Amino acid sequence: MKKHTICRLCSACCPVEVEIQEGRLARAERKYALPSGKRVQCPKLMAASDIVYSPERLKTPLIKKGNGFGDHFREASWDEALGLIADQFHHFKKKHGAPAVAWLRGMAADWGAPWDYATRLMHAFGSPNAIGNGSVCHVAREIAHNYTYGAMTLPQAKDARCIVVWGKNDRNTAPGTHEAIVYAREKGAKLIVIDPIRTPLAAVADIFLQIKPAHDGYLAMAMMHEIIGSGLYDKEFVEEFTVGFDDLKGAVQAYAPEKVAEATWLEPHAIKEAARLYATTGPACIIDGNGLDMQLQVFQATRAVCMLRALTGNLDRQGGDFIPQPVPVRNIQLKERLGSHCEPITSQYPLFNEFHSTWGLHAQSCLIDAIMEEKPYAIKMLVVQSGNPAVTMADSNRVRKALSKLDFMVSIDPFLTETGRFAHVVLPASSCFERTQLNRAYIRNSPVMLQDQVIEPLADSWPDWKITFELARRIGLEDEFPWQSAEEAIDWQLEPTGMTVQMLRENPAGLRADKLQFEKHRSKGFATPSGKVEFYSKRLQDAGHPPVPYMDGKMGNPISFCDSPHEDLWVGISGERTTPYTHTQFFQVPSLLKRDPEGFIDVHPLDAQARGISQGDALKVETPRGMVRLKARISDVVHPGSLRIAWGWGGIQREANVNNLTDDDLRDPVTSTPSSRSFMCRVEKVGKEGEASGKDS
Ligand SMILES: Nc1nc2c(c(=O)[nH]1)N[C@H]1C(S)=C(S)[C@@H](COP(=O)(O)OP(=O)(O)OC[C@H]3O[C@@H](n4cnc5c(=O)[nH]c(N)nc54)[C@H](O)[C@@H]3O)O[C@H]1N2
Ligand SMILES: Nc1nc2c(c(=O)[nH]1)N[C@H]1C(S)=C(S)[C@@H](COP(=O)(O)OP(=O)(O)OC[C@H]3O[C@@H](n4cnc5c(=O)[nH]c(N)nc54)[C@H](O)[C@@H]3O)O[C@H]1N2
Ligand code: SF4
Ligand SMILES: [Mo]
Repeated sequence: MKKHTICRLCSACCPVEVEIQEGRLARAERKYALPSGKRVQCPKLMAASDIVYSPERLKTPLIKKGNGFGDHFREASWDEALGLIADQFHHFKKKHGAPAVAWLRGMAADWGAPWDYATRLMHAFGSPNAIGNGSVCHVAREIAHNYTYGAMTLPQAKDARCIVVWGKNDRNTAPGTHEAIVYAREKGAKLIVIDPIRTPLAAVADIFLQIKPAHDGYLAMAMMHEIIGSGLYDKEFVEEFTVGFDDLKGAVQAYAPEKVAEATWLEPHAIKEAARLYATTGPACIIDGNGLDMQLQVFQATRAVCMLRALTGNLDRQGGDFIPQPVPVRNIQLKERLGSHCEPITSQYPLFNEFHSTWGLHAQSCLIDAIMEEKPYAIKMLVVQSGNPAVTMADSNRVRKALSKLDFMVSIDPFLTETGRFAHVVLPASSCFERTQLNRAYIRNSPVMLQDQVIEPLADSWPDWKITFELARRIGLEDEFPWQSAEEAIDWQLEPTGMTVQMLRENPAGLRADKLQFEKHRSKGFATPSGKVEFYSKRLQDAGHPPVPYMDGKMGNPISFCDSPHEDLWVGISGERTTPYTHTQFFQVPSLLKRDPEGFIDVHPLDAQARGISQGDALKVETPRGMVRLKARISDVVHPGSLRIAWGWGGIQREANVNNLTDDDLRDPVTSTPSSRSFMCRVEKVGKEGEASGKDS
């Protein structure tokens, strides 16, 4: 039997068709959206049944025997485990006040309904501290789009004549978008790739700008310098639909390509060519990605990139960057329940806390501050749902200390992870194929598609919605969580749209809330205070941030540890997302491990030769925060002077965790983002081929 759903094994959220045999998931296949072209395979999806039926899946709740980090758990019933957790909620509320309890969400359960439920539970309980990890993911970019033109755009690569891929590697992270790029290329679209790594797409681009990590904002300013200086901007659009053009024009004066080139590792003529190609080949879209995130200037740099779209009149054009048409679902987060005096632990980042009605709080690093330094107050109890922060948050050594310091911790996860080992109770979550939910990717823009349950929950695992609802009721929130099924809750949330779960099931290709429409600004303006694209933002000015990006005319080095007294520093880059894995996930699946058995440190051949480093040598990389040991891979995809360090392996091998190296002290002033992507580091050869450390736990 075939069934339709959304895959949520990673955040690409691909629509898939699943083959069910005797109640079991046999195989799954991505639906292909284009008229023709080459399809990209996803190894994770191909291994979906190995993931879902992995013998390492948790089958029952676990309660720790004694205290401390480790694997010493006993099996427990849901009744006992939820009873214990609910008692702890009440205990900490009584002793320290409800805000002393926090809920931390990683990305895996999705940012649609599961995030709404967790946030609703916390708000109804009286704590503002439901915290997501968006400060290191795309939410940090989303606020920059939002402050520029009111929403995060969706690039229309399929119909573009010029595509700029800016810090994105869709081939590995979002196959549908990669297919659209390849399709447009076959129809003659030009391609510009901006990346410190020569990715396979960069290798075939018309222009490849191998930028110095974290320096994207200066490049965007230099491109605008060229576009404005040469009169290549869309004068009608700028005149009618933007504010602050003269301020922007003034700000870009300090960033002539000749001035910016050296600091960004680029050639002035290449910057100019890229700017001219983009500005003169419309419609053009910019696919911005996680290469801009996890950087100290994520907000201003992304805002500068966003301005390129407006300057060239590519906003909300077919083949340009589409302003989404969100689906008007009910906001169920109950934020109104919190008194105005109820300050969240992220209160240092008010713009990021408030910019969106349902994103909620994402200044993730503040959680560690609150546990370690009790600032602005102490967090004593933490629920971690669908995340592995012990590995994925910046400065892992500090995070591990913080998790050990908690009085009580819960992990909700299909597997026992590094983070789970810090927990007192571990609740077995069902996989994405075992539950029905409203997926955020499909409510932020029409059409809506349902992530539908296609198999029964494995063993005694529960879907996230059920865990949250039952826990809420144990805490005494029966009125707020009256729903007995996912369908009931979703129908309630969908009510303002006139859609129901049943209707979505009958229309697996999706239902539109309204008619597809481009150039909506002509009738409605943009969702900013001025109704226009804000090159100059008064809101930012009032909040004490630069109203125009980089208007101070300065050029710094926004990479952590750049002021280290050591000589011989290298630029470290947190590495590639390889296709078999999602962050720290799926390393327990033999078929995927076989495909990609090891993580490496990529060293440029010139650097390798100069240092006597050979393929397979054991390298030790160090920063003031810690060290990583992995084998060398000699590769000219990296720029000389930089190292790319494999991402994700820290979940099974502590010495392989890039976040041992990253810093959480310096942060973007608007989004709190640390530079988890780039850092200055030292490298040392510590052994010949084959001597790097093996797996530990
Ligand atoms: N240095 C560095 N740091 C990074 C990154 C980087 O590239 N470099 N990437 C950053 C980014 S973009 C992100 S999004 C974060 C990711 O950070 P995390 O969200 O912490 O990453 P994962 O390792 O994917 O952890 C997800 C966990 O959820 C579990 N899980 C899977 N499905 C479900 C489910 O349906 N329900 C529940 N309850 N649990 C589930 C998985 O088993 C896994 O343990 O890491 C960030 N940190
Ligand atoms: N297979 C797989 N797919 C995934 C995930 C996964 O872990 N594995 N994670 C999911 C998640 S949560 C996310 S957020 C997305 C992210 O997906 P993407 O946005 O594609 O992010 P990355 O692949 O981490 O990085 C994109 C590119 O940015 C480049 N880059 C690094 N530093 C810089 C820089 O300073 N400037 C510029 N311009 N580029 C830079 C990298 O070399 C890389 O080629 O992927 C999702 N999909
Ligand atoms: S890229 Fe693969 S794992 Fe990610 S959602 Fe799509 S099919 Fe699933
Ligand atoms: Mo992410």
